[in-house]
Amino acid sequence: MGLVGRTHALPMVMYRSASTFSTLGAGSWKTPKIITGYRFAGRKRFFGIAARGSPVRNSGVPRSRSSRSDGSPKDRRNPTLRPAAAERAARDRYAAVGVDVDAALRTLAGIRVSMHCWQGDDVAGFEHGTRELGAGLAVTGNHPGRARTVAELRSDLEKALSLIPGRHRVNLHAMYGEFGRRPVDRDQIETKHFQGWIEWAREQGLGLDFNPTCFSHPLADDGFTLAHPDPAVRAFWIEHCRRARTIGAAMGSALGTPCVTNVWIPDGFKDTPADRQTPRERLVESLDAVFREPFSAEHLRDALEPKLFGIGAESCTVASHEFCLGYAVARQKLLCLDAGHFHPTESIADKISSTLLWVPELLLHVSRGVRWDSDHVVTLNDDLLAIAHEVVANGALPRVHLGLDYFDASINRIAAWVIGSRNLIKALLVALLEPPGIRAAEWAGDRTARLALQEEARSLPWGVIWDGYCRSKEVPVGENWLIEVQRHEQQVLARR
Ligand code: RNT
Ligand code: ZN
Repeated sequence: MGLVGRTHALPMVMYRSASTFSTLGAGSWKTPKIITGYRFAGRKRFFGIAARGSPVRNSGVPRSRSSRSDGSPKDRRNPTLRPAAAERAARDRYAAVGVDVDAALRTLAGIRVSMHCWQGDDVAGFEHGTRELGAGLAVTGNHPGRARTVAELRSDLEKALSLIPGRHRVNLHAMYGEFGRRPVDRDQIETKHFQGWIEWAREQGLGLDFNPTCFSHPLADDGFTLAHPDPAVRAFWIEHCRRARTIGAAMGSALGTPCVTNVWIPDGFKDTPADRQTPRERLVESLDAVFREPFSAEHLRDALEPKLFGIGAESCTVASHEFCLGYAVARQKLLCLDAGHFHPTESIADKISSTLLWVPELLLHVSRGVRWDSDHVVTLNDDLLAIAHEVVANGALPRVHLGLDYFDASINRIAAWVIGSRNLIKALLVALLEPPGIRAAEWAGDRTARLALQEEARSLPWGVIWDGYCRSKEVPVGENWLIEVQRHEQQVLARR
């Protein structure tokens, strides 16, 4: 994509950082060197305005959400080279192709992305005792600074959110409750265990979304939960999911914004099953029991998430795409489409307009599949742009809940959140800035013009508009957020 206005020394900076990494073995990782290299690069040429002082001071980095801008002339954050002139030129360019930039930015500012809490601690949660993740999920890497407590996770989330433009949501799993001294099993969870999260979300101006946790538990160890052959095991998970919905509804009611509560069931077979039908029938029954209690749509939206396969469930996943789509259509639930849960050449972008004809709303788990893994950090690739395009171009924003879902412990976890979230918002911006001539060409039957305009649109100066958007939302412009993450890593994460 056209990264207009980004011609400074980032490649060199990244190269220096990368080489610093590569000369250090695992376990000898050292932040200060990287910070030094980065600062050096910054002072030399990072901003092209080195005389204005230390790049950290001029980094465009807010100290905290509450103290982002003092509005004074001394507020030197977010400096760029003649941003107003660059933005005017970019806006002119968009106006020439019929795009109303202000309208696009207004829409963008209203989109709330649901940031998944589990990137912050490698899907560990805060229950008593540590367990294998299981359920075909795997987190690789051991970057220092994993959040080990609720307080650490909240503070990491705050840090990440302070670097992402707009007001958003946080997506919790049931395993992230505050359970006190005594163990609370999954069939015993209550709203009170999430009261702290609700209060925190209210203070931060965030919405909350929720998920029952049907994995990392002794009763999930044999690979079956809601579809388990043993009725007692099924009953346990039904109770867990019911309680999760009650908690979700309480979150939605307390925060005044519906809580999307997503049920993902890992149940499946490593080897060829003799009977694929009976577990699926059991699952229908279990889900019907889970969803029996009605809640107001003002407070709760139920979603169901299918998956193609997981590690250890390679031959058959009970809650497959067809199963979940059928269930969601029949019971009018939200379908959750996770970008990493399909065949590698299959994109969820194409499923959005098809499924929205049949289900009330969608939840997207924006993720990135790479070979066996469905959960790499989201990058600004064609898949992501296609997803954003489909949501925006079809006018589906009011019916699509946008969540992120990945976990990477091989890089700074806060950076992982920031990269993925900013990328999703960037992709939405690109989609909102799409020149109307593309669609007009298609409707006129002019395939040549459609392709020509689509390709020209790739290099329109959306990067300048994005920078202006970040500035207007008082978050760092361009890669300036990375300096803040590095400083935080040195001062906070490295001491954990
Ligand atoms: C797993 C699903 C599910 C999980 C989270 C932790 O493949 O994508 O959404 O990632 O619930
Ligand atoms: Zn998912």
